[in-house]
Amino acid sequence: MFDSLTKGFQNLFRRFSGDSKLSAENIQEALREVRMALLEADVNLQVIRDFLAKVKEKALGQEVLEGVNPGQMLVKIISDELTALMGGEAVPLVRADKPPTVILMAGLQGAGKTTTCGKLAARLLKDKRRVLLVAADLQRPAAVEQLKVLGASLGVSVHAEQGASPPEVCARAVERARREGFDTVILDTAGRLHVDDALMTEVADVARRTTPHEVLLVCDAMTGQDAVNSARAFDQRLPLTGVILTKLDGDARGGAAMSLRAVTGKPIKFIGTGEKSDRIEPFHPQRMAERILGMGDVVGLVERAQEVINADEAKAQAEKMFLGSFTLDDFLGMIDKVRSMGPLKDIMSMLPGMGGQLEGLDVDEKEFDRSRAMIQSMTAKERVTPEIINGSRRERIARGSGTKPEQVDELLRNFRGLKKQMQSMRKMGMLGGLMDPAKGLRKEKQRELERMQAMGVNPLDPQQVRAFRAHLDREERAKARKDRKRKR
Ligand SMILES: Nc1nc2c(ncn2[C@@H]2O[C@H](COP(=O)(O)OP(=O)(O)O)[C@@H](O)[C@H]2O)c(=O)[nH]1
Ligand SMILES: [Mg+2]
Repeated sequence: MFDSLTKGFQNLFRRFSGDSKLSAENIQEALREVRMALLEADVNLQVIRDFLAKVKEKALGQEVLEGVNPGQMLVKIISDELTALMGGEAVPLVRADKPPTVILMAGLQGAGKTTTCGKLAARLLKDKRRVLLVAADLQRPAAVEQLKVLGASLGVSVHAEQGASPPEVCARAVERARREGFDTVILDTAGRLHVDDALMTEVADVARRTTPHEVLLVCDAMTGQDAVNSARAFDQRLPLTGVILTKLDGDARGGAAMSLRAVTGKPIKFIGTGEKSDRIEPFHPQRMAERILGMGDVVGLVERAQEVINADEAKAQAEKMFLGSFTLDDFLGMIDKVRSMGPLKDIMSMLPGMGGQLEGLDVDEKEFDRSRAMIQSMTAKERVTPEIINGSRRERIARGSGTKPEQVDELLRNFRGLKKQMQSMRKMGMLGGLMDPAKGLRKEKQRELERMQAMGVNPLDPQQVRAFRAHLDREERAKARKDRKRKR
């Protein structure tokens, strides 16, 4: 995502880290560079102009701090301004006080409306909400079918009718949702190749008939400034409440992401990052700014990992690792978890400092599949006690998985390395000294772990552990105070 932009910014910051202070000259030079980077990213011209003016004003007004290099100062200013440009705060979906919540999806043909309807439905479903998808694209003969198939694959009801106009279908669907107790209705309307008056009137009619709580414009990020221009046109005809930006996975420039909010004044609520139903994320301006600047999106990464790895499982796995009973079966499970988080390259670009360095780096996803095949060719006993894998066993495993014996060795080395790494993480206290494999779980720690589990605290998350301990401290002090009172 946004590779060139990220690289541009990183060069800029590197160059400036040599200067000792921000000055009128180097600010001017920096702004020239930023302008180039933004132009290259296909950001709207007016947006660039306003953005640069703000950055300049802030940079000039900045007090010169000893010991802070201008590169860092600029990162901070630009990061703040980028965040503001993209809307500042994340804006969640509206939920009606009285169900059903009605969500209307509009946008050009091929922007990703139907796909996004499915993605939203899948998200809402996770929150145990009852969703009704409505096929209101009656332009393309296959459109109704597409939604029906999507709905069936997700287990979501789809409302479709023949021989009625889209506004009628939608109005009846909302009625039905009210009657049958659905709490969210998502209207998948017809797209258009260009902004076209007749179809625009149709969607406006749908909006009038259904008074939606959300009117979301679905925009294809890959179309850059065209997306921004069509958004302006939709905004004039529809009471838009927000934008969903799709295909960010294929958008190397980022111009739409940076311009849309400024041009329409409407918040970007979600981004689509792939074709599958789970490739959708709430849009967080600050995280996106940090991602663009190559600062990584650690929070996003953690959240994504948490979605895939459920907390209980993670806890159980951690306990195993520290008690030395982590096996190749567990390793296999871990490989599958990482794989299900999405393309490796995506995940790695969320790590700080990795953004600009990924180009040309070929992450070998096949490696995972190979490891998987090898573990699956092992016997249950070998998976638990890999030490018994001798020459002939190694031969057999290699044959069974279509690999070479050296590759089996490499896998085993990796596995041992991972185990060792986990052990040293524990030694460094990264896990709050929870467990001590030498003595097994100590009683007191065991009790603490049990309390954490009871309270739903993740023992692998240092922040949660700190909060948990602070809570215990407070409790303890309160109890001590009470005891003292009672004694007196
Ligand atoms: N890579 C990628 N493809 C997407 C995304 N969203 C939608 N698509 C693809 O875009 C194409 C058009 O999507 P569709 O939902 O039918 O668009 P509609 O005409 O607006 O309903 C399909 O091939 C989708 O798989 C996304 O976030 N990333
Ligand atoms: Mg469609």
